[in-house]
Amino acid sequence: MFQKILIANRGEIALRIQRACRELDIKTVVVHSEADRDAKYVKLADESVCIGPPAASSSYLNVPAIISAAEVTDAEAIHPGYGFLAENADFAERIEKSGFVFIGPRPETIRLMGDKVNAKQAMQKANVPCVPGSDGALPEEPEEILNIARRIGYPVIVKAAGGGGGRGMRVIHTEAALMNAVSLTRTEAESSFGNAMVYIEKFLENPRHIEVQVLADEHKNAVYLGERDCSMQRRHQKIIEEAPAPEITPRQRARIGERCVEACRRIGYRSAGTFEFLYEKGEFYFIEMNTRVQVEHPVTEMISGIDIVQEQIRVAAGEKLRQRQREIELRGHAIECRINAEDPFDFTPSPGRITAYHPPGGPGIRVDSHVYQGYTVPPYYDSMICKIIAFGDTRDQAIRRMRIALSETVVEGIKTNIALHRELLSDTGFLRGGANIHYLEQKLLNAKKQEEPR
Ligand code: MV4
Repeated sequence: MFQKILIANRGEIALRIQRACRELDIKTVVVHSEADRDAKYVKLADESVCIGPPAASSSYLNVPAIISAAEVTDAEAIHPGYGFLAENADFAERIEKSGFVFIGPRPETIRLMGDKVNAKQAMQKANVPCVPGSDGALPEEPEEILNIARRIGYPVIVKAAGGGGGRGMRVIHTEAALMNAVSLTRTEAESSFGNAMVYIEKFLENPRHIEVQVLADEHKNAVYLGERDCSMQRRHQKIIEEAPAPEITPRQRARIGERCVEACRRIGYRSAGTFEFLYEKGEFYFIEMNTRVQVEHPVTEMISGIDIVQEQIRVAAGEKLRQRQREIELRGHAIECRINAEDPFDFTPSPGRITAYHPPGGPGIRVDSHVYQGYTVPPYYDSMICKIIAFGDTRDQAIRRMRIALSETVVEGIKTNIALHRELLSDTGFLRGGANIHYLEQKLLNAKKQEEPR
């Protein structure tokens, strides 16, 4: 096992990774920007290195500075967390070329999944069900493109191979609009991602977003830890996630899980990973694979009892997975609310000093947060300050516990979205379970219409 790990991230996930290291008796180095100098998790780390000014581009994205920090502190491995450089294949490659271990998949795997056309083709070959669409990238010839869209049937969605997470896509309802949309998406894709390749898919109108968590080692072992429902989102920012996904049967879970595990073996996947699916009318359709630990990993940890971050570290050190599939038992239900420093209804960021902070507690409540009373939320990074996770025997119990947790939570000095969460936790559409990806945006739109005088 490693003696010392460098954590190339900030905020709650930097603290989360530190806790995993501590339990494994691994020393920690945290790299941080000038804006995060006084963060509590920086002081809690065994060592810390300031790697640059507040802007992420000069610090958390500064590859040479991070590698130098690993060199001067004698760290053996680097954990990238999520966001920043977590899915940057060049970063992973440079870490390995410098003699350190990247805690994640092989660089080639990250590169494969970063290109959504190649990722989808790899999954199709591995028998993972995909959204019907073009066979790979679109050709140049307009007639061929029109034929592909005719075969798929409208509406279709044009997506950039270099995109993902909602970037670089466009929905098209009629043949008349197709070619213009394709060229626009190509132009944008070239300038945003340096890759003009685009592909098309059947546009699913009202899907849910369900993702499957996997773990794989370098010894051809892979397991699935069930799925999460992440449909409650606004502008591709997830707000509430839960596991298991409402209404998914044990048979469906096993079927899709086994497909993902088989795909991991075929591509030689290593580390934790997530297969993202759209789910509509009882069917799963693969869209993307995330090659990092995700924000919402705690809901899966709560129902599986498996520490996903520790498993990432063990696997990176060359160890075998400790559980076989039949030893993995999913039990109960977990819900996560992402608490952001933002206006609860207009979503504008609200950085600043937290003058009072009382996190919730009690049975089944987990709080993953780096903040404290007196902490100043910097304006430079994303606005998530806290994740509240509620576990229960049933979905109903998890919801009840979450309501209590939200009612106990006090954050003063900045605005937070706790009021929105409290509203959602008694919203009939949420309580029913299985709401689709448009549910929250539609609800917010309806609320806004109610406000306006007729
Ligand atoms: C889609 C889709 C409907 N049909 N693909 C958005 C993020 C990216 N990961 C893929 N996305 C979508 N792809 C087809 N063929 C609808 C979305 C989508 C979405 C997906 C998941 C979560 C939230 C979303 C919000 C809007 C659109």
